[in-house]
Amino acid sequence: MTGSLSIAARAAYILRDNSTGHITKAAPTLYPHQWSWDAAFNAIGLATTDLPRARLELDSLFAGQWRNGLLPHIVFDPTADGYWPGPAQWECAAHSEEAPSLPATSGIIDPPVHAIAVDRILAVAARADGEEYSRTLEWAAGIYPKLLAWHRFLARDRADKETGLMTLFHGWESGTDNSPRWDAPYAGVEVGPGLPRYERKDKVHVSDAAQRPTDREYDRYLWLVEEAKRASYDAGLLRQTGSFQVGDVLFTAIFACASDLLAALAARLSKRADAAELKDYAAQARAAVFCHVDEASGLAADVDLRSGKWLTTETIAGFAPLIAGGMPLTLRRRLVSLLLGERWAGHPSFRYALPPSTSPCSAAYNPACYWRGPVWPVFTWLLTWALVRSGEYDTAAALRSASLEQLGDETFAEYYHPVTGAPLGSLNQSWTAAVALDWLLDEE
Ligand code: 2M8
Repeated sequence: MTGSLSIAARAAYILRDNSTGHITKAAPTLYPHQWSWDAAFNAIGLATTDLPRARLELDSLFAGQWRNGLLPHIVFDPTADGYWPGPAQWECAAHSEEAPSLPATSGIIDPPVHAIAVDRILAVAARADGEEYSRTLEWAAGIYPKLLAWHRFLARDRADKETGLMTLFHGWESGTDNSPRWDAPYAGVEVGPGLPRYERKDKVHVSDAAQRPTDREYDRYLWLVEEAKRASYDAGLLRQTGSFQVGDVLFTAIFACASDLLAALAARLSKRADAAELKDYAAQARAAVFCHVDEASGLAADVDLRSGKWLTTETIAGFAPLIAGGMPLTLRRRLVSLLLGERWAGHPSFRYALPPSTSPCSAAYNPACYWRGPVWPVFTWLLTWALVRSGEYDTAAALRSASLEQLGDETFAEYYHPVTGAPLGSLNQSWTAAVALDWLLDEE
């Protein structure tokens, strides 16, 4: 088999192997449940080989949606074991009337990439036969109210009144868990006496525990779960009591472009008032992202909402304006050249010209540890998707081809060492396989 064919075949096999039939485990052993933003990326990959299975992935995820529209970051598979914290720690239905009793879920959220997935699935379906396309259109109309409820939840409960940025009460909500972007806010989290004793299960699933967050970080992660429980998973209460409160530029940028896409779907379904409301969400979120661009670095900065301080560590989240889209040409050109330059993808020590999760020029850069330095193919995909959308085709093509070259090792790792190119974290990670399939679709 030639390179691309072999990558595609292996990626499709991984997605099938990680499937329980109705959900795709984020990874075979490290993450044996359905994660919210993973599910969206996985559905994008599944669409390239099996449209009904792609639709089912999102339907299964939305089965865990709360009454108030919150889409939880994990929907637990009752048959799976080996991940901690599980349903017995989250106890969502016991603490909030908004949570369903089944399926069991977590009580925090993930970045809202789901409307991007629906849009992408529709685009792939448009290439399929007429009947499959009609079924996908019908499905999109069916899932639309759930997406709308999710976006309304975010606009209502999570948009920060001062900054306009989306508020997160846990670093896990950003999806970039231990990124140094959160070091300062985490330094202010005091672990209280009520933290139950626990045993981590994640470290045994990686070749070196140093690739995962530290125990000290985990104490804080678990303490924030306790805080959320004590606040009945209610954003209003968490704004008063939460010891971690940040305005996330990347989450906000994703909300902006996803709201645009959902507005387009609303218009297609002749829901004019919804479309106007969603366009308004998009405009406000995009403005909030652009207002937080740090002139000195050119990158967008998160905000520690408890201190009001901008968080200017050079992480990949700083490219949020590229993802939000619709930015002035001068800012776009500046960000694209930064992305390809020596502080990022073009660093001379790098094996492949791909952007790492933290700049190698930052003091916080750690090339082998999780979100503190490695290259994440799923993030590169998000960038290529956004670059194509804003007409930066050459940059998107360059990143796509470097990433496919890396994925030629067929380990489909969760993340990679930028210098050695070694696979790190979980192998056979679903979303890595999924984005490879989507990239390869364009080769047809
Ligand atoms: C990682 O996060 C989970 C907690 O949600 C973990 O480390 O246990 C992150 O990379 C997150 O972005 C991702 O969704 C999840 C599953 O792939 O793993």
